[in-house]
Amino acid sequence: MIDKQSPLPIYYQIEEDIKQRIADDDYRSGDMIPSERELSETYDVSRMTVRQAVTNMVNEGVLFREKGRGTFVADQKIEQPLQGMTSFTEDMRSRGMEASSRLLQFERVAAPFDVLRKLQLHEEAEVYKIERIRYADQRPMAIETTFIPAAMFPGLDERVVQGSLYDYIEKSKQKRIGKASQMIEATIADEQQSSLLEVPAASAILHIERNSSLTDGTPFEVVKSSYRADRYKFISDIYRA
Ligand code: 16G
Repeated sequence: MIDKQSPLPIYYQIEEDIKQRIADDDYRSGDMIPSERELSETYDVSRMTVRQAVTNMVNEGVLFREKGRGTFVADQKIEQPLQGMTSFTEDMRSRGMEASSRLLQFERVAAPFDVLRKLQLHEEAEVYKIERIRYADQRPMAIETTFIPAAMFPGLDERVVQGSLYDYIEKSKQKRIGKASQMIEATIADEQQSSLLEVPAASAILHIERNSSLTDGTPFEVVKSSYRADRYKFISDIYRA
């Protein structure tokens, strides 16, 4: 548990131990963790050391304090690998969560200029504009605005996009999704976003744009999405050339 001979600082070892307990589901989100006094007895260290560990974890967003009540385990962020082109539905399913959507807008519109260009469409081309709030276990994760060429998916309707768009493209339309380029940048939630995502005003948001194409190179979607930065972190493995 705690190795006092180790060169690793004790507060750091406590943090690692508590994080491991969260990962093992010994502590679940919303659970109250033991008090500083109890922790200092458990780890046989001073309360100051415990406080430093807990404060670091509060600052990291792993724990949160409630005045007069105690310290609790926060909802852990989803670690989304940047490799692999998956759908929201697949991402949630692979974590044992249920994906759902609330459709805010489904319209056939003239493509905005940047979308027109990215989808390589001719000037009068129309696109479906689909705006959805994406939920994991009924909790809002992201707002997605998707543009797809109307001519490519003539039968698309609102019912389809209540479920998985990628499922529809691959299973019903038998098209092969190939690759995407993706851009991520930090933004701040505007009023509408904070209300739809159920976060405080001006919360941090990860804005992602994905431009995707089929295996034959035909672009099929432009997706602009706003992810809750308190629920998501993106991870990738990198290799030195
Ligand atoms: C992911 C994709 C999105 C895609 C959607 C399809 C990002 C960052 N991610 O959310 O581009 O349209 O999956 O999900 O843009 P679905 O098959 O569940 O509808």
